[in-house]
This record gives sequence, C-alpha cells and structure tokens, in this order.
Amino acid sequence: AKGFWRKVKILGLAVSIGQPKKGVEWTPQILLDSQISNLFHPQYEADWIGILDQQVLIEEWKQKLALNSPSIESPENTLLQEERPPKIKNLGELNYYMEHQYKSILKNISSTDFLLSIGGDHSVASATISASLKLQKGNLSVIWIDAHGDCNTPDISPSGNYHGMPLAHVFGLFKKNPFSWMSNFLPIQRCVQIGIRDLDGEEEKLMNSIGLKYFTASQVRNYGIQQVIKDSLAYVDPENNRNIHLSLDVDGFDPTFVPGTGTLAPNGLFIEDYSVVVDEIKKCGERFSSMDLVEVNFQIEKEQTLKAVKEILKTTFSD
Ligand code: 5AB
Ligand code: MN
Ligand code: MN
Ligand code: MN
Repeated sequence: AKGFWRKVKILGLAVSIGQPKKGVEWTPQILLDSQISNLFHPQYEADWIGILDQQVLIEEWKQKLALNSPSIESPENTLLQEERPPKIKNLGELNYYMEHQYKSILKNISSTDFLLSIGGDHSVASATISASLKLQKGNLSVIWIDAHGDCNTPDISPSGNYHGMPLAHVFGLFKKNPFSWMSNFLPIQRCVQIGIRDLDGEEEKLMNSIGLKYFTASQVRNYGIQQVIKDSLAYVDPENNRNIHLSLDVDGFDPTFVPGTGTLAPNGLFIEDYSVVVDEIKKCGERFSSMDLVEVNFQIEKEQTLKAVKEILKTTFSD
C-alpha cells in the first residue's frame, strides 16, 4: 500500500525450556547477526528491542530462590514435590522467563507498533498474546499456523512440555493458572488454526469439545489456501475492527521447506500458501499488529532453514 509506514519492534526470545531439544534458543542471535531487517521493505522501520536470554534469567531466578531457601528446603515441600510430580516441565523457570517477556513487551511496545517476537520455542506465545491483549485493550484475534494444536492442558499433556500447551493456557483452560502475572485471556472464538495435522488424542477431543476452529493441512489442500484464510479472517474478525496477531510455528510448513525444527510433521504448507495468508492479513493494514516466529532450530538444519526464514520474513514485510 502506498504511503504505508510502520515501526517494527523485534524482540528476541532466546528460550528452549518449553521443550527438550537444544538449539531454538540460539535463533534470535543468529537472525540478528544475519541482519534480517535488511530484507524488509523500506516502509518498515525495524528495531531490535533486545534478546531475553534464558540463561541469564534462570540464573537470576535461582539466586532469588536461594535467598528464600529455608522455606524451599522444608520437609513439607520435599514431600509435596514427590507426591505430585510437576505436570509442566521447568515450570518455575518458564514462569520467571515469561513474566519478564510479558513485562518487557508492555514496557517497550506501544499499541501502534508492530511487534515481531522471534523465538525460541512456542511457549512464548501465551505471553505475547496476553501482552498484546493488554496493549490492544482486549481487541485482538489470533491466526495460529502450526502442525500441532498446542492445546494440551497440564492434565492431558502426554509430554509435560509447555510448548504443546500455550493455546490452552491463553484460552484459560488450565484448572489452575500457574502464572500469576497472566490475567488476559483469549476467547476461543477469536482464534483459528491453519495447517493442523498432528494432534494428540485427548487434545483433539478437547479442541472439538470447546469448538475451536481449525483447518487441517489436508483441508487447506481441498479448499485452497485463499478460501481458508478468507474464512478464517471472516470468523475471527467479522466486522473488520480487530487487531490481528499471527502466531507462526514453522513446523506448520512442510519439512522440505523448513527442515530445521524440533517437531517435524510431513505434508505441510509451502511459502506460496504463506504468501497468500500474509497478503490477506495485510489487507487489515495497521490492525495487523503482532507476530510470533517460533520453533526455528538451526541446530537441526541450517542452510535450507535460514533460506526459508529469510523468505518468510521477506514475504511478511514486503510492500
Ligand atoms: B509445538 C505434543 N503435542 O504436547 C506435546 O511445536 C507436541 O509448539 C507439541 O507445536 C508440539 O508434547 C508443540 C506431542
Ligand atoms: Mn508445532
Ligand atoms: Mn506450536
Ligand atoms: Mn515444534
């Protein structure tokens, strides 16, 4: 669009503890070093806010714990831990990290900036969405591209990995919310998922029972991506007045296009599909307000994956 100008603030989320594989936490620094903002059309003015490093934050968290050690070392607590093994792995660390992430977004981003969050694993999405909901005074809808549902609750998760749970969390579906800073929740009808093809049994039952709208990868092939994104936007933004957050898990793409990710699923989307999706979302103009780019793991594969990430960014921030 002519005359369009937008400030893009990039936040690096160097975190991997929502899942077991090393490597996703290095992605923000690698992309910063690759000068990705040079790929953006000049109508976007891109600035890195910084990179939130899990090592630094976890160290800080441990020091705070040590200061309170008497209560932590008490026998009741040890017993409690044994009786109830944590249903979310690295819960304390994640809570600490994501509280910082949430606060850092509120501190550094204004409601008219575009926020690009670069992960890191997909755990970060519950905090970016919560923060965006707060910034946009609740007026937010989400397009979620993924092979997976990320809709497990701690009770049904087969792995205990939080990156498979952020959507259930931000919908407010956890029996007990373990993150006290998180108080903005997304109505289920304000979200649609695209590219889904690998759901856990209980997760799928839950998604269907709550009426979450999603398009599987095979539905994308049957209906065509144009139809899918049009229907999606009509569903989450029926009156053309909502801000749109795009949560892009790169495993939504086909593994031949993005091989470098921790949870591969065959028969995914291609850049041509993404291009149609993003063009349609960009018709929302400034209401397209934020995006997560997550689950990129150059440790698993670098050459093709870096090429793919550059294409994704170029497509997103074209004119
Ligand atoms: B991703 C699985 N459903 O919960 C689980 O990559 C995988 O953010 C989750 O979409 C994949 O552990 C999470 C088996
Ligand atoms: Mn996924
Ligand atoms: Mn995901
Ligand atoms: Mn993944």
